[in-house]
Amino acid sequence: PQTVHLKDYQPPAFLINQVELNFKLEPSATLVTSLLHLQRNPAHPDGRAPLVLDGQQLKLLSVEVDGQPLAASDYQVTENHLTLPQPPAEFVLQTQVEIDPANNTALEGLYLSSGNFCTQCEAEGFRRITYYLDRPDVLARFTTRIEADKEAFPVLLSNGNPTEKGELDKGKHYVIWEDPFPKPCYLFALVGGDLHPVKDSYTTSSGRKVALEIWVEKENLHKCDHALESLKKAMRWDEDTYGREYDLDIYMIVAVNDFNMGAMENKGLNIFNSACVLADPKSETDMAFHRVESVVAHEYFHNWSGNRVTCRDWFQLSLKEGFTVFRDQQFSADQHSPAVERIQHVALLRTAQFAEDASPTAHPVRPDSYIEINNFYTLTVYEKGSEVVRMLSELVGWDTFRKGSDLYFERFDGQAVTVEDFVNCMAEVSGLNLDQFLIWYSQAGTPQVKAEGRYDAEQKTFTLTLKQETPPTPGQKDKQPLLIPIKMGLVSRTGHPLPLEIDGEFHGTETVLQLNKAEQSFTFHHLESEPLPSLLRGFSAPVKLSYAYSKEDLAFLLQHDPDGFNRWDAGQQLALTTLQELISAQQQGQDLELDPLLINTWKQLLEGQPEDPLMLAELLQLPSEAYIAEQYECVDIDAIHIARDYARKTLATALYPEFLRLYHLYTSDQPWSAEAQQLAARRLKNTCLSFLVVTDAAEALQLAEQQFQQADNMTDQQAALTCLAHAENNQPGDAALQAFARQWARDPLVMDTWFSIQVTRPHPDALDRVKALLEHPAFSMKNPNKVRAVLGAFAGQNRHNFHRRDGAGYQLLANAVIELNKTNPQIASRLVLPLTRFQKLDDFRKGKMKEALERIQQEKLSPDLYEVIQKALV
Ligand code: HT7
Ligand code: ZN
Repeated sequence: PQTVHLKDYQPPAFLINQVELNFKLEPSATLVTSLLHLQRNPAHPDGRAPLVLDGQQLKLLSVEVDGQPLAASDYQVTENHLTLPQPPAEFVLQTQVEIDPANNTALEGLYLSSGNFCTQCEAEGFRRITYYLDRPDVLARFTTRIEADKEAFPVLLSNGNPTEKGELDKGKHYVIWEDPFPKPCYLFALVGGDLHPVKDSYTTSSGRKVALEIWVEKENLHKCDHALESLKKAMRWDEDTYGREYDLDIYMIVAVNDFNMGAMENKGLNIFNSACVLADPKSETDMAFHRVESVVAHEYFHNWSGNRVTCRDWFQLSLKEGFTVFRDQQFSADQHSPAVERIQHVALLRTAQFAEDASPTAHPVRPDSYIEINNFYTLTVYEKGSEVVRMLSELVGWDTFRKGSDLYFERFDGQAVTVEDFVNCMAEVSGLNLDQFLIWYSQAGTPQVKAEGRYDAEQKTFTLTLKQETPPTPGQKDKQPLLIPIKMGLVSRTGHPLPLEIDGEFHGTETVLQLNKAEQSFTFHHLESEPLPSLLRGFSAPVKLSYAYSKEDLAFLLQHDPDGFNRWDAGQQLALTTLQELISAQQQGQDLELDPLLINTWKQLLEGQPEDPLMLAELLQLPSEAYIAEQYECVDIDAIHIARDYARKTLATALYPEFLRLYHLYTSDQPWSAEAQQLAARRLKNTCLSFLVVTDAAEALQLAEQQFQQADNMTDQQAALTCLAHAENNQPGDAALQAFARQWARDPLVMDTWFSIQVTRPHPDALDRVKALLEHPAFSMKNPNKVRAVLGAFAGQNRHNFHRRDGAGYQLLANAVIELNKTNPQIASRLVLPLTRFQKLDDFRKGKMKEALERIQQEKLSPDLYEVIQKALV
C-alpha cells in the first residue's frame, strides 16, 4: 500500500463544475451514470497532465467524451483508476458503471442496511459509487436523479432540494434532487427505502422557513422527538453563538442500523447510526439522550464548519472535526452543567487520547502521512483537535475568537482550506503572533508539565516554576516547546482565593500563564502566608501536569478550590494517590489498607443535603483502571484491578449507611422526566446503588432487583441490571439478564447494552460469556454496533479479563479481527487497537499480544489493518 504525504500536496489537475448523477437502484446491480463537466485547473503546474479519476470495485460499462463513445484504447482502467491521457481542456465526461450494494459489507459507498439503500462517502467512499476526483478540494454542484421500485423503495432522498418526481413503467418511480451549494463528493448522500418521516419546521432568525424531517423505520417513529428537539436547539444556538444560519429549504436526518461510525454530515441529508438518533426514555438511558443531542448538534454544526468551509486535503481533517467538536462541547455546556460536561470530556481525553499519544499509532492533530485515512478518525484528531481550538479561544478571548470565526467563514465560504487559514484568522483579529501555537498541530505526544512552588516567607513571594517536556513519539524524536496556557489561581490555607500580583501587575484572583519555553518561573508578590496553587483550571491545556501536593492538600482543594473542575480533579488525584499506595502494597505482598483520609473525605461529601447532586456523582467516581494505568511506565494489570476493587468495596462497606441514605433520598416515585434535577437524581442514586451492591449485602441486592423490576425508564433499569450482573453472586444477575432479554428481544439498540453489560462483567467467566454471546442469534459480525457492543466493550472496558495471562483474550480478539479484515476493514482496524497497546505491559503479556498481531499479519491485509499492524510491530 502507498503512503500519502502532506508535503506532496498538489492542486487537482482538473476541476468539476457540475455533476449529474443518475441512479437505477437494484440491490445487486445498481447502474450509475455520471456526467462530469470538467475543465483544466489553471492552478495545476502541469497544463498537460492526464485526467486520473478514482474508482474502486466498479464495473465500467461505457465512457463518452462530449457525447462520443471512447474506444478502449482512449483510456486506461486499473484497479483504482480510470485515466484519460490526453483529454480536452474543457469537456463533458459520461461514464456508466454497475455496482453491487447488496454485497458491500465494508459499509463505504452505496450499501444496503436492513434492506434500505444508503451511502457513506467520507472519506473516500464516493469512488466506490462512480469514477470521480475523490478529494475534498474538488467542489461541484450536484444534481441527482434516483430511480427505483416504488413498492420496495418508496422514499428516495439526496442532497439539496427535491425538484421533480414521477411514476415510471414496471412499478418504478423517480425523484430528482438539486443541491445549489458546491460541495466535495464526500458530502454526497443518497437514501432509498421504506422509511417514515417525523416532520417539523424551523424558522431561521432572518425569517426563512426550513422543513425538518427525520426518516426512520416505522417501529422507531416514537423515538424521534428528542433528536428533533435537539436539532432545533442546535440551529438556534448556532445563530445565537456563532451567527450561523442554515442555508437550504430542507434538513433531513436518516437513521440506519449498519453504520461504521456515529453519524455523517452530508449536505442537507445527514445519515445517522440509529444509536445516535433514536431515543425513548423506556428503552434509552440518559446517557443515550445526551449522546443523541450532542451528535445531532455536531452534525448540524458541520453545515458551516466542514461543509460551507471544507478541508483542502484529509491531513486537515481536524480543521473541521476539532473545531466542530469544540462547538458541540460549547453547546452541551450551555445546555447542561458546564463543569460536569468538562469533567466528562477531560476524563475521556486523559485516558483514551493520552493512551493513543503514547502508542505506536500516535500522530499529530494534523498527521504528516497516512496509508489509509480512515485510520485517522481518532481521538487525537477529534478530541485533542478540539482542545487546541479551546486553547486558541482562551488565548484570544471569546469575543475575539468569535470575530476570527466570522472572518474565517466569510473569507473562505465555498472553499477548501487549511489549518493555517483558520489560525491566521485568529492571529489577524487578535494581533497575536500564533506561529509557536501552530506546533500543537504538527507535534504528537502529550506534553508533561512539572510544576514546583517555593514560598519565601521573608519576601512574601511565591515562585511557581514550570518545566515542559514532550516525550518522543514514533518518527518524532525531538520535540519543541509549545505555547501552553496554564489557567491558575492561588488559594489561602483558610480556603480563600488570593489576589495575584506578578511583576507589579494585578490579575484578579485567576490568570492564564503563558508557558512558552522549556522552563519558566512566575513570582507572585505580597502573600502573607504560603498559598496552595490551583493549576490548570478547567484543564486549560491537554497536558499531564504534576505538582507535589500532599494528600491533605488535595483533600483541602477538593473542598475549597473555586474552580469546579479543579475540585473534582483534586478528588481524583487524592483517590489516585491512595490507589497507588494500595497497588504498591499489593505488589509487595502486603496486606491492603485503605487510607482513612479517603474514607473520611468521601464521608464528608456524602453527608448532608448535596448542593449539586450531578457533581457529587462525578466526585464519587474512582479513577478508571485505564486512567490509573496511564500513570505508570510499567503497568501491573492485576495489581491495579485488585487495588481498585478493594478500594471500592472498602469505601462501600465503610460508608454503607451514607450511600443508603442518599439512595433513598434520591429515589422517587415521580414518573420519568428529562428535567435536569431528575437526571441528576438518577445519576447520583445509581452511583450509590453500585456501591451498595458491591458489598454483596442481601438488602442491597434486593434494592437493585426491586429497581430493575419497577423502573419506568432505561436509565434506572439498566443501572440496576448492571449492578446485578456484575455482582459476585451470579444468580440474581443471570435471572435479571434473562428477563431483560425477554423484554427487549425486538429492540436491537437495547440488546446492544444487554451484550455490553455481560462482557464487562469483572469476574473470571467474562471471556466464556463473550464466546457464548458471539454465537447468540441477536449477534452479527456484519453489524458494527454489535461488534462494538461485544468485542469492543470487552477489550476496551474489561481490561483485566482481556489481558488474561493465558492470552485467551488476545486470541479471541485476533480471530474477530481476521474475520472482519475480509468484510469490514474499517471496523477491523479499530477493533485491533487494544492489541497494539503492549508497550507498558510485562514481557509475558507483550509476547502474547505480539503473537496475536503476528498471526493477523499472516493474512492478506486490507490497507487499514496493514498500516496499524505494521506500526505496532516495528
Ligand atoms: N465526519 C464524519 C466522519 C464519518 C466517517 C469517517 C469514516 C468512515 C465512516 C464515517 N462516518 C462518519 C462524522 C463526524 O465526525 O461528524
Ligand atoms: Zn464531525
